[in-house]
Amino acid sequence: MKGAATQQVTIDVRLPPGGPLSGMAADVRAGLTKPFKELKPRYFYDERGSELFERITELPEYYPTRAERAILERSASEIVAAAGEPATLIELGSGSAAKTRVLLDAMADAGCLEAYAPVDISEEITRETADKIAAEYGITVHGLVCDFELDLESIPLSGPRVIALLGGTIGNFEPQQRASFLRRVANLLGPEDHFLLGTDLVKDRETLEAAYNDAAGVTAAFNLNVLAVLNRELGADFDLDAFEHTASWDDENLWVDIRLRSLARQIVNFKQLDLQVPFDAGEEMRTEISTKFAREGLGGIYHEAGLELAAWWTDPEDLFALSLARPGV
Ligand code: SAH
Ligand code: AVI
Repeated sequence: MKGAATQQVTIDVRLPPGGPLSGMAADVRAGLTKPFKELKPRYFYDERGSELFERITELPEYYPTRAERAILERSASEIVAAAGEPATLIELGSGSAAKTRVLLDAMADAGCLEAYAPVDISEEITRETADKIAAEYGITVHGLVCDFELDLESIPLSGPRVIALLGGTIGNFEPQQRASFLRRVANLLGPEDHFLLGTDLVKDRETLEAAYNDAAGVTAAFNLNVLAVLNRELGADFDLDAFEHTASWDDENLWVDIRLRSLARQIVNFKQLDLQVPFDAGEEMRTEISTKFAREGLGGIYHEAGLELAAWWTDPEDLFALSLARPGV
């Protein structure tokens, strides 16, 4: 244990009645009845999806996790100083918080660490993370199980705070969704608070496509798992062998476009939705985008959201960036 024995764990579950997947029926109906079919990436993260994501982070081709960890290892104490030695770290999409410990260590070393708030839609992983961090650091941990696009405002801890969104998760937002999310973050920040954001950077096609088409097929399994989630939750009858994973770099939109391609002409039935969805042979359905950024573009995105880029750190290979933003003037 690293801190004094003041640990206290509270978990608030703010999911709509029906749980994390309650909006799923409407989302899936809307997404699969459009001419170009799309699913929302949040449905990847059932228990198996969270496990598969953890395995992705260890793949040789998937550099973002290692690069972000390298930045934290090199610069965490500078980050903590630049953020004004915050008392509380609120982490959105915390997952297993594996890299977060580097930041918490730096806050503990600076003598400012009082509380940690993991915020994630996946209840099991949030409870596990909250218990482990409270035991390891002896601090107050206030976990929030919610959709961070809906319930940001209910985070109760006092400042000075740093709100973090690590791992490049912002890249999975569509541009409009990203803009409104960042505006809400800006409204949440008090004058002494900061926002710490992990963003993957634009780079060559080969590196990007390899990261999302690993040789071991873990990313393909992660992608296809969303079909298993739909089968279980909505009584669908997707045959996972009748779809294949694709991921390609879109150099106009600056995102990796992640899709599932139907290998045959087929009809998928959704028992619980009274819905039949036809797929042509070769038809692609988007399941995720993973946007990549450059410093200048991100500065503009912050500015439009009422935030100001205050500091920027990258790893030695310039693969990934952490940036610190504050409320704009
Ligand atoms: N921050 C970790 C995990 C990233 S994976 C890392 O850097 O490795 C993305 C995480 O965001 C998952 O744990 C997933 O459950 C969570 N997540 C995705 N969409 C969410 C939403 N709308 N609200 C809350 N959490 C969400
Ligand atoms: C969680 N997110 C940042 C990952 C990414 O890289 O966009 C999700 C992922 N999808 C496929 N591989 C990893």
